Amino acid sequence: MHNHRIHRVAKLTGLSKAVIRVWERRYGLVKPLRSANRYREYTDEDIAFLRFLKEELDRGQTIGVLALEGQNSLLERMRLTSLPKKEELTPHKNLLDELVSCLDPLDKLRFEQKLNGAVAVIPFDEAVQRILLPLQLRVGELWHEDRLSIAVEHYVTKVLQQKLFSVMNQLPVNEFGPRVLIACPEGEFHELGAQAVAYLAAARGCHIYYLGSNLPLTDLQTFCESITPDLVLLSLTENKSDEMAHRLLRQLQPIALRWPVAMGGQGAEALEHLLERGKVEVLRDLAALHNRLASLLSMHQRAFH
Ligand code: B12
Repeated sequence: MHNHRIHRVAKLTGLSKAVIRVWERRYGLVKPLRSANRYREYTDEDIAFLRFLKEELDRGQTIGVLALEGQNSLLERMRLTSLPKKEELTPHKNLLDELVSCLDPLDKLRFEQKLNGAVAVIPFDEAVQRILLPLQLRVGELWHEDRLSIAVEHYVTKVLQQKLFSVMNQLPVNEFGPRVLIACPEGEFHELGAQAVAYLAAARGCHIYYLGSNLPLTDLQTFCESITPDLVLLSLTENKSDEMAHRLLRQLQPIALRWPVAMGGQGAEALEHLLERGKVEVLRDLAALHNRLASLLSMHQRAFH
């Protein structure tokens, strides 16, 4: 989560600075914080909200009618419906090339300056999908091809994990949100997908229990009994042999019969038919995750009102 100045907000939303100021003054829809020197500072959510308002206008709505609906109701609608745009999902190729060029030999200072600089100027959701996940993929591939040392790979992986956790830890814990448990099953050590999923669910208002990599499913079941999750999300990156896949499914069955379970990641996609027969939903990408969370949040809201 970062604060952005108005000129960047204008660039990121396609709205002019004048319009953004008028909407603040006249309708009070987005109220930025002020820095020590009185500059307006907008959060990632403010930017998402301005984009949402612009989409509503593009669909023929008027700003006056939106203002009457009120900020709370609009924010709720935004959280439930707005999907990331295609350009917010495509990897930031030039930046990734530059970052990778800092790794062999390792130029730590340049790498971190470039990464921090790039992540700070776009909403964090977008940074996760355009920079952090693709960078993990590139660096992992370089190691797998023997073109990067495991030490440098570990260094980058840790930087990425720290970034995700530090932003996630700044989010307020929504203790009344739907309880979502996230983990990787036993034998799965590729963790960044699960971490990204945890961040995205926390940012949308879920109450997260993040259990990380390599979790035996018997322990997962015991844990579910104690917290009664509204949704269990598992991340599987590696492809399983047939025998391992059947074992995984056998262990998942008793869990999936009692709580909603969904799986994502390359390994889950490869097992789609098997998993769906076993009542485990497969989410093919982060857009599918977004839709699944939207329906979870709206069901949860209805149950509480
Ligand atoms: C990065 C990487 C590593 C890093 C892992 C760092 C870490 N701690 O996470 C390092 C270099 C350490 C590594 C190690 C190994 N790796 Co590796 N690794 C990769 C690589 C390059 C990328 C995997 C990754 O992290 N992808 C990023 C995730 C986020 O992508 P994803 O799973 O597709 O998920 C996407 C979506 O589906 C979604 N998603 C993910 N989870 C979920 C969950 C839900 C619920 C939802 C909705 C969405 C979702 O998020 C992502 C969005 O883009 C792949 C090759 C490749 N190109 O994919 C090999 C790969 C996965 N690794 C492989 C192997 C074998 C290993 C090792 C076992 C090698 C060894 N001999 O030691 C070790 C074991 C892991 C370990 N002990 O850490 C093999 C797996 C083979 C197989 N059977 O499938 C692969 C495919 C490489 C290969 N071609 O052989 N690896």
